[in-house]
Amino acid sequence: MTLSLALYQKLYLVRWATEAIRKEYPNDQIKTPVHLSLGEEAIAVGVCHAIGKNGLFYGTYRNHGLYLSLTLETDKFFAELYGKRTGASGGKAGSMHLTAPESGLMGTSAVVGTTIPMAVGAAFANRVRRTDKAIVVFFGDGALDEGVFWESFNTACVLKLPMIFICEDNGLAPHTLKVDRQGYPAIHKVLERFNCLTFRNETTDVEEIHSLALKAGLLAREQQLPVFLHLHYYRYLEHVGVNEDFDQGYRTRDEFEKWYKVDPINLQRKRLVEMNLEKEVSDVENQVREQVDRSIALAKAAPFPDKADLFKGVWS
Ligand SMILES: Cc1ncc(C[n+]2csc(CCOP(=O)(O)OP(=O)(O)O)c2C)c(N)n1
Ligand SMILES: [Mg+2]
Repeated sequence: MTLSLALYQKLYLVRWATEAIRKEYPNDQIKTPVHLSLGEEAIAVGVCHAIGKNGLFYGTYRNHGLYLSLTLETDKFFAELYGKRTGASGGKAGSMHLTAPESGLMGTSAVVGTTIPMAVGAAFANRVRRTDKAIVVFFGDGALDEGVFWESFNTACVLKLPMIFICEDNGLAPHTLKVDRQGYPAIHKVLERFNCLTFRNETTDVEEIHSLALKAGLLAREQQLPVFLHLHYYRYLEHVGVNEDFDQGYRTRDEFEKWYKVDPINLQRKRLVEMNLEKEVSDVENQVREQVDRSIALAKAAPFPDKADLFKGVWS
C-alpha cells in the first residue's frame, strides 16, 4: 500500500468510527463520555504513522484518533466504549483512558496535563536504560495553562531529553478562548527561548504533518533536544458529546465552514482520486465500514465485567 493510501486508511478509520459513535450514542448503551476528534484526525494519524512502532505515546481524553491509528483495531475499542469485559481495559477505563501498551499507547487521561510528566519520565528512562524509543506526548492548548506543563517542559529542556511535545491547539479549553487564558501572544515564541526546537503549522494535510513528525523525530535524536510541535485544528463538535454546538454563543458556524473547506479526510481523498486510485479508496472505505459494523455488533453482544473484576487492576 502506498504511503498516501495508508494514511487515508487511518484517517477514514478514525472518521468512520467517530460517525458510528455519533449514530450509536443516542441509544444510551455507550455510557462513557466521549470527546470526539472530528476535524482533528490528521494530527494523530500523521504523527503516529511517522513515528511508528518505535514510539511510546501519551495523550489526553481526546484520544480516539491516537488509539485507532496506533492499533488499527476496533474490537477492543468499541467493547471498551460499551463498558464490556472484552474492552481494551476490561470495560473499566472508558473512552477517556484508552491504552494499548502493546502498540505503544502508554497512557491517556481525563485530567488535563497529567500524561506530560509521564512522558518526560519515559524519556529520562530511555536515556538511563539506553533504549532507543521515540517518546511522543499529545496535549491540548488548555494544558499550557497548567503548571505541570511548564515544570515538565522545563525539565525536558534542562536534561536535554530527545522527545516530541505536540500541542493540539483548537484555541479552546473547553469553551474559553486562548486570548482570555494566556498572557502571551504565541506559545512557540515563548518556548523557542528554551533549550529546544519549535515548529508551528496550521495545516490539515496529513502528508505535511507526517513529514513534519519525521523531521521532528530525526532532529530530536540528532540534536538530543526536545522538539515542540504547535499544530492547529478546528473541533467540529461540542467539547464532549456527539452534537454540534454552534448555537452556544462561543463560536460561529462561519468558522466551521472555513475549516471544512480543508477537511483532512476530504483533502487526502481528493489527492488519491487525482492519482487515479478511486477503486483503492472505495476498497479501503468498504473494508473499514465492515470492520466497524462487526466490532459494534461484537461489543453489544459481549458480557459486562464480573463483580469480581471490580478491584482487579486497581492500585492503592
Ligand atoms: C487538571 C484539570 N483541570 C480542569 C479540568 C476540566 N477540563 C476538562 S477539559 C478542559 C479543557 C482542556 O482543553 P484542552 O487541553 O485545550 O483540550 P481540548 O478539549 O480543547 O482538546 C478542562 C479545563 C480537568 N479535566 N483537569
Ligand atoms: Mg483546546
